[in-house]
Amino acid sequence: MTTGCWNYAETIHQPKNNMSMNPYLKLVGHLRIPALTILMAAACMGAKVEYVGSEGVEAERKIFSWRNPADPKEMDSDGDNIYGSLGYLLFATAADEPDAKLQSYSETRDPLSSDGNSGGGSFTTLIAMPPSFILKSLQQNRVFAYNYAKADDPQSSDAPPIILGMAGVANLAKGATAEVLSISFTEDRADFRLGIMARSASDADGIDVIALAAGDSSAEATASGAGGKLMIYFFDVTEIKKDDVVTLAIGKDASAAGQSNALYYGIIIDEVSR
Ligand SMILES: [Ca+2]
Repeated sequence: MTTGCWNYAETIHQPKNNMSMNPYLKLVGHLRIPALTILMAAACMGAKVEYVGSEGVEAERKIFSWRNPADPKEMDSDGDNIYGSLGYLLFATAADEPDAKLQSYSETRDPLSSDGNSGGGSFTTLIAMPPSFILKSLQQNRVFAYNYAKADDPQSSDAPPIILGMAGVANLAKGATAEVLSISFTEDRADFRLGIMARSASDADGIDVIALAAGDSSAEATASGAGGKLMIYFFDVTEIKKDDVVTLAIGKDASAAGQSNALYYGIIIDEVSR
């Protein structure tokens, strides 16, 4: 039971001599005990997750223009036409330079650690998240760079594009999913939209399944697109209380073709405007 649940329970158990001053408590006073019990349980289920749709962006090697407000973004939930306005996580990014080493970088490390290199190439994980969001790697333990998609550099609108890296699990059994990342919260949070950037398992290093869970709530998307197309799968996360945990899992279908690395590019978050 979270802190928020206890606060709710205390509210409805205030002394009856205060009921005449509070219309809500007066209403509760007329409910039978079983109904009141159900109300309390419903209030204690924690954050909710819901899959709300996907958006395809440019094919491999074209620039993913996620930061330029001049390009329409139909799934942007805060209306500023920039993805990741609230925060972002991009794995093992590299400068867009003609360096052969960029074509085949792979390293076993916590993908959330900022730096990695491979004898000349530099692969930096970019993290800009609100202080109340706590990211933790679960089964993800590898980062890769392999001529993946280009994207706007979120650190500066004047900077040249960067090459995205990927992170996840190497040699994941087909038909299996792996929990890769969790997000917990140090305080009650306003609703936000979480975008998972990935490509389908019809391409090397892609995935078929993107699943989000928080307490008793879960939602799943099936990856689509081909030809290295970068897709974003959006989930709304609502009713967030302190200490809630949202978990991301990715996986391959049993019939997935090709090699078995299960990877994703990163995540973006935007407030949900109501
Ligand atoms: Ca936005």
